[in-house]
Amino acid sequence: MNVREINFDGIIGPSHNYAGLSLGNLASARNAGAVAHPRAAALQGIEKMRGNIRLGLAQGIFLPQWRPDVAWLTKLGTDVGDADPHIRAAAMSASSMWAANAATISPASDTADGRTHLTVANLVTMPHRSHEWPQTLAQLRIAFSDTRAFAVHDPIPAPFGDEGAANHMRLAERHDQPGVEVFVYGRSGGAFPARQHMEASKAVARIHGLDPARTLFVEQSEAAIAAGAFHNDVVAVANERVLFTHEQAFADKQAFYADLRAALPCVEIVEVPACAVSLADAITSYLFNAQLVTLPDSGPSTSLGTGMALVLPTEAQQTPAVWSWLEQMIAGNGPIRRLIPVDVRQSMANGGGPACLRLRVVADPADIDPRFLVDEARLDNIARIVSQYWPESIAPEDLSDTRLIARIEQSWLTLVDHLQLSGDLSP
Ligand code: SUG
Repeated sequence: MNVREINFDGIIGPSHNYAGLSLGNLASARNAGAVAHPRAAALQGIEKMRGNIRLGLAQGIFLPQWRPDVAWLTKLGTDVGDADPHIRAAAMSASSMWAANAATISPASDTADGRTHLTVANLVTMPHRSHEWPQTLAQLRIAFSDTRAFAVHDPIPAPFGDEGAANHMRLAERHDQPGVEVFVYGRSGGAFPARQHMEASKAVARIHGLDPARTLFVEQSEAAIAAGAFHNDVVAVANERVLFTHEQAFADKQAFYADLRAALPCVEIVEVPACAVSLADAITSYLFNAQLVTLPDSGPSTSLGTGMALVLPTEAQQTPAVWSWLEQMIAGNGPIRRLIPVDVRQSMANGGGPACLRLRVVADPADIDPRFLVDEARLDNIARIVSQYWPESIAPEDLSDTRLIARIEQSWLTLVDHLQLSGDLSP
């Protein structure tokens, strides 16, 4: 068995646009109406994956979804030509790129039946994301079809909002060891919706067969949601024994840290104080929406700390309070040793940083359908298709343009055909 962390990135789809669809997501609201660049966006995502492969990490992909989502529009009694503009925009959204919201994963070493469990997220709070799950589920059922290793579950029923791994953290001494799973839910965000409901988190934990002694349910702070942390992964990230978090991420951090230390004595909590980095700076810079990764060639990590890197957005580098805090941190003796800025600005402008773009699965790559795993050569081919087919730019008023729609559809068909998935995934 070669159990390791595999990051599945959502390939940014050809309909990527800025429609201002996500209430409570400040970047989405700020950029509503801007001209988007789908081709550049997808290439940025591919470069991020390439960088992680070069670090020695295992990399997977999820495909963009068929857009416009005709099946959803039909259920609403309309079509892309006649739909109200906000419904049309919802049907055209490329939001499945944020794979951290695709599903919640519990690795085999945490579950009662020794299989890796995956529950597709229902994303019911936001209309444009509520119709993602059927196509996501179809991909999960192909990629993780080996039922000896995986159990793939239907979504939690509405109205219990479930946004997947963006509100779930797993801590363990090492990825392949039994871990503590932390489900973060929101109760109230004031003017903004709490998108992850406690009832949904508890249902996922039950369905995955988690041990209650190693499962924590933690409330997100109202201040964090109100400041724009619509998902917990905007204010905290975990990897192996390390929790990297903003001081104001949780409603009752003392109780959470105590419970976490009791369940996982080796845990290291790296907390960024509000006096050094305000919630507002944390959210504009997305420093916590980083991929906190163990560098494979760094040898075993010790309490003195070697071996972890933060793959974070270039926006973090451009926010002075954030960057100086980070530089100070890596100059010390903590577990996070390297900062790797990546340019994912097209996604960032819709509130999606490096961590949003990936779903982490701890498993043996040999158990996964190889069509969903990539190396640099496969990324080169995908990049070629993106460069040739993806639209260069999309303004919101273009979303009803039949030529643009035909191009988006052709882009999808070409990619899916190239990846030899056209027999399994139909529009
Ligand atoms: O759900 N933005 C996404 C960003 C998701 C980020 N994911 C994580 N934090 N894990 C959202 O709010 C904006 C779409 C638009 O406005 O066009 C959007 O859906």
